[in-house]
Amino acid sequence: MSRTRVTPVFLLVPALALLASGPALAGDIVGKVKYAGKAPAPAKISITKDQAVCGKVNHEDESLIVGADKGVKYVVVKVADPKDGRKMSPAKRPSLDQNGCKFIPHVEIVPAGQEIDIINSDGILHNIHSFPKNNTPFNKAQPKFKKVMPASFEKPDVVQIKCDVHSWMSGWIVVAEHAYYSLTDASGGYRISDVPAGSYTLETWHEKLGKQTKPVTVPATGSVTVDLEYAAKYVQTSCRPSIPSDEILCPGCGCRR
Ligand SMILES: [Cu+2]
Repeated sequence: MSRTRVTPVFLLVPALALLASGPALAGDIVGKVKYAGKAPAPAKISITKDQAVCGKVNHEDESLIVGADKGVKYVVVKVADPKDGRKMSPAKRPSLDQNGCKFIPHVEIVPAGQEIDIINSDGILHNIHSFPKNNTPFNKAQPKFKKVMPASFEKPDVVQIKCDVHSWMSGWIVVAEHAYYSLTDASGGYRISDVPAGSYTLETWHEKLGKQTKPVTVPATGSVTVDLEYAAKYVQTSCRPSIPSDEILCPGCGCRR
């Protein structure tokens, strides 16, 4: 006659507790985003207004910045298909500063629903104008006495920010749906931390170079390296109306999308 063996409960409980408190099965995605080819030097931007304030800093077009080793700055890298709903939690309240008639930072990632401070450090009139796809646009004057204006973006999006007073001012707010986003630094490097182990699609976005995807498998511990490369694109330095604006790269020439 067979007898079923029953594991005593006092043995099972510690085993389950060990499993629950064990190391999370998650890894990092790291890598570099590069530009294949010779990128143009960033164009100088002509300051045509409020020279005393706006001219105090150097103005170069930031829409395509390629480092010495071809790393591309300001590329947003994200996991397109996360397996959980973890939200991004910024270390401090995000801000977008207008300083020297530049948006600082030029590109920033903020979580959906997160309030941010739009700061006027210049003490002159700016007029912040958003160009969202999924959120409600706004177009607000920020007079010199108004140092801080709050704003928030409820839905995941890529939002261009312009100033209606200073036509050269341009920045981008990428509104994050979840925690698994990263922005490349000056060497094109990025890191997305603590991604649950598994297979995903990695997606990049750059304001001039567009989107790319690449499959990635995240290990249960450590990191996986995923490098990406953007093909060199035709770049012109002055606008020609005969070319549709969405087909050209146009650093510094003031083309609008
Ligand atoms: Cu302005």
